[in-house]
Amino acid sequence: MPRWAIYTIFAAGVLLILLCCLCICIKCCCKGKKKKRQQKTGENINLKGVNGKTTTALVQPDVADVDYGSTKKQRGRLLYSLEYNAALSELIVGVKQADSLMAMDLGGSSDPYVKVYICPDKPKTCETKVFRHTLNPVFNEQFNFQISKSSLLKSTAVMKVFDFNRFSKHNIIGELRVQLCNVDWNHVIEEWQDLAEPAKFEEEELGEICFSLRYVPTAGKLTVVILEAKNLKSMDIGGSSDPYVKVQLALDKRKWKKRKTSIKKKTLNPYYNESFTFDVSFEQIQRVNLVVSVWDHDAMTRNDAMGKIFLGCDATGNQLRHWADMLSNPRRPVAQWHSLLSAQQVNSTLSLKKKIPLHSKLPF
Ligand SMILES: [Ca+2]
Ligand SMILES: [Ca+2]
Repeated sequence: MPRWAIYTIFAAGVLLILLCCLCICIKCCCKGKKKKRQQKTGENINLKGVNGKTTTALVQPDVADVDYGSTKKQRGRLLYSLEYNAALSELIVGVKQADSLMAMDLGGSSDPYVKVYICPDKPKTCETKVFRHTLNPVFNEQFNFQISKSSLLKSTAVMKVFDFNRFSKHNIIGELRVQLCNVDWNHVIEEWQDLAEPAKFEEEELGEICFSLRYVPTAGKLTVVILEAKNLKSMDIGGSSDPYVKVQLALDKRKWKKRKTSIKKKTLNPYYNESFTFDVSFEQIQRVNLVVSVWDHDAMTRNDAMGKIFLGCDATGNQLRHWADMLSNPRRPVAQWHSLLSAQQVNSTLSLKKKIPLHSKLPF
């Protein structure tokens, strides 16, 4: 082969490689810009919600425009009721039924339940039962909130419809926000309203925890396996935490027994797989609450609570469901993910009394 031919082939090869590199570079640049632009619009919307006095209702159309263009997602609607008993300072929120909910699961259905709380005080969060495989659940549940007339007029009732999933995060289908100053309290309100896109700024995300429960009635053994947690809050400078999990039992609402996992350093997604077995007789299990809390370990200062959850006879919603699943499947471990709540919120709902004096020889 003549020398010039070899040179030509070599030059053509180099040119081809250069062209490829150029193509890849251009593609990467475009992607980066697109991402940045998307992030920017997201930030704008969030800032508007946090800083300005703009209400959720005003923010929503923007979000819908950005995400879905002209075809706004239909989330379904909810029938609710509101009633205020001034003599008892009691607000009664009724969650009646939902209709044409958005399908969140692969089979074209959802497993809806509703969380109800009052903003901005948020003394407690209530949950309805979960209805499996339906887009038209009939809840017929009502929840009472202690609230004075003056704070009632400054508050908002929030109803959030979620899709339950046993092994993954529960997805929000949509929400309603009713400003209570606009309500005519001379009548019981009962009305249908279309669910809106959830407001992302208000709720503090504390992360989720997965654990399994197993109860053996004949042996009187309750086993809690703390499996893992994810999306925990960062508590330390540097954007991380050193989480460990406390497992506590209460009997008749009194602190009873507790255990701890090991500390996982510098992570917001710790994996534990640590098992704790407690002696709990069949007679006691009906009166027990299990409190699971996540803490950030600090060498120099006090450890901080990062989130909490409780299950048992006084629990509601998803937590009660997990507990009931454990009791109805004796000897079988039942695992489930739970969204963590603030320690303050759980403490006010559960309000445990001081420790039971132990006269047994249990190692706690
Ligand atoms: Ca589901
Ligand atoms: Ca720490």
